[in-house]
Amino acid sequence: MSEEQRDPRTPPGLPRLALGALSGILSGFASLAPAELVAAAVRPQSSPVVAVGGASIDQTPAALKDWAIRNFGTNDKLVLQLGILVVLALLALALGALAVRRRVAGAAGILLFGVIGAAAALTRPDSRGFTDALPSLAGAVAGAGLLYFLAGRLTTSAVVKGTDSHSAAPAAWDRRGFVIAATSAAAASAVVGGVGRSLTSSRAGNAVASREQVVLPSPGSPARPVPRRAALRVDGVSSHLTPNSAFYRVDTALVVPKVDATAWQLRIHGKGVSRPLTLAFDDLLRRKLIERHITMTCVSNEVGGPYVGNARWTGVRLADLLAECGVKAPSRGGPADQLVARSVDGMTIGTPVEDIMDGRDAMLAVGMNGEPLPFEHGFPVRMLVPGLYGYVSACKWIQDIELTTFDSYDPYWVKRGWARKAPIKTQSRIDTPKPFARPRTGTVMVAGVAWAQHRGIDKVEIRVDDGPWQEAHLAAEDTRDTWRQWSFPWQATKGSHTLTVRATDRTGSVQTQKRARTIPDGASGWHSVVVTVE
Ligand SMILES: Nc1nc2c(c(=O)[nH]1)N[C@H]1C(S)=C(S)[C@@H](COP(=O)(O)O)O[C@H]1N2
Ligand SMILES: [Mo]
Repeated sequence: MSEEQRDPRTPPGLPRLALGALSGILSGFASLAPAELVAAAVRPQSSPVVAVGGASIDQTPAALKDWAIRNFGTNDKLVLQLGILVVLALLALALGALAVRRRVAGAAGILLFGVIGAAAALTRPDSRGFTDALPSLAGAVAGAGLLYFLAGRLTTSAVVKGTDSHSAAPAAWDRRGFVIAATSAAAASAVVGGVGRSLTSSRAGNAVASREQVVLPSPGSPARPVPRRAALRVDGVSSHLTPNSAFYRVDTALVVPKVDATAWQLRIHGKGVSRPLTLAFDDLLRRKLIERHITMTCVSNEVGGPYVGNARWTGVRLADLLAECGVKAPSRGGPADQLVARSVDGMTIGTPVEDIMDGRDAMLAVGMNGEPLPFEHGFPVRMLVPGLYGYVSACKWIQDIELTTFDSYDPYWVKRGWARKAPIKTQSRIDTPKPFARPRTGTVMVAGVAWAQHRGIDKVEIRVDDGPWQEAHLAAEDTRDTWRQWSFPWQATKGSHTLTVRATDRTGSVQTQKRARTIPDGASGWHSVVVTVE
């Protein structure tokens, strides 16, 4: 060891590496902050974390995505963003340690991440062109500059050859310079990042204001009131109409699109569209509105799962709009059999034109349970088609409708292995008692919901252990497009019991026992709950 290296002002090997790693983290942090600021000016979706997150959602294999939806539910996106931040932090640590020896390589590494972020932003389906690259690039330049500078403080000026070592070693380090630069970079990043975030939320202000100004006209064709006996008085059963705040949410949007309704437009065009149409939000509100109760279901819903909800939707009949544009159903000689809806966030959803035009209440919805659509559920306008899983029918934040064919275009989920067509499978769920509940002997109310949208539910049966199927009491039917509550007063005897439910739809087919995974066209099988009666 040389005298120089034992200089008390020189951090020895390990602490120097640690300081390098710290510099790496700080530089990573210092690149995200300006990136957030620039993204606030460009648009929130161009932020590197959101762009890389979006790209990884799109690249994630269907099975893994399905697993994430199952295990993290609506938190899947939060988990993904945290995951990205952890990976970035680890890489920044490594680059910082590298920069102690090789400043240029370390700084170049940060620049490389900027390029990756920019590439992700540019290749997003909703990219608006080169400005989307700016946040990542600005961030990378700031971060790389900081790392280069900080690493320089650790290996300051006088680099001498160690007398007995093979490599260059630092003589002294600029502790003061390092501490000052590091603390001011941390403080500046916090401020800049905070300003970026608050700019983003104030920009969403226009959209929020436009939503607050919406006055939904009363529907020309109101929903038939829910029959009084459609709602059972049983504790623990899903309420017939699901409040907006409790409605499930499934989408790929890392940042909920905040669309300004006053600037929104929808274009209808494509094969067999003799009169293409561009509509503004007010144009939709001026048309005759229908109001319907429709139960939505996600194809990722497991047997017994939570991704199903029923709401009162207000909107414009899609079949009427299409007819005005000259569109004919394939069975009437129309050349387009697939309608592809595109959202502002680049989602594509393909629906059979035949289903939309067969008389069911497919709509462009503007209202949910009497309110303008919540942002999470597609404000200002989304599509809905009773009887089809959401991924083939329910495009949120819709902005474009193209008539095409199944042969010539595969939308987002179909490219990822899901079926082109996906009518909702007949399903039933036990809401109460909950799995592993410990009810007392005597009468235990078993209750839940069953759905077979657009076919309707005809019968629900319950089986206790391996006993016979017994018919449950069915609540009154609201519509064929909504779920139906059911209940069964069970004379519970002591011990562990398995309760199983199955439904029969109005075409007479009994819910299949055959277990199927959610991919490619929806889960099947019977829902069972095990309870211990005390
Ligand atoms: N723009 C957009 N629309 C979308 C999706 C999406 O990821 N992006 N997901 C679809 C899926 S898979 C379902 S099940 C429904 C869910 O609608 P909800 O979140 O309002 O319940 O929205 C559909 N519409
Ligand atoms: Mo879905």
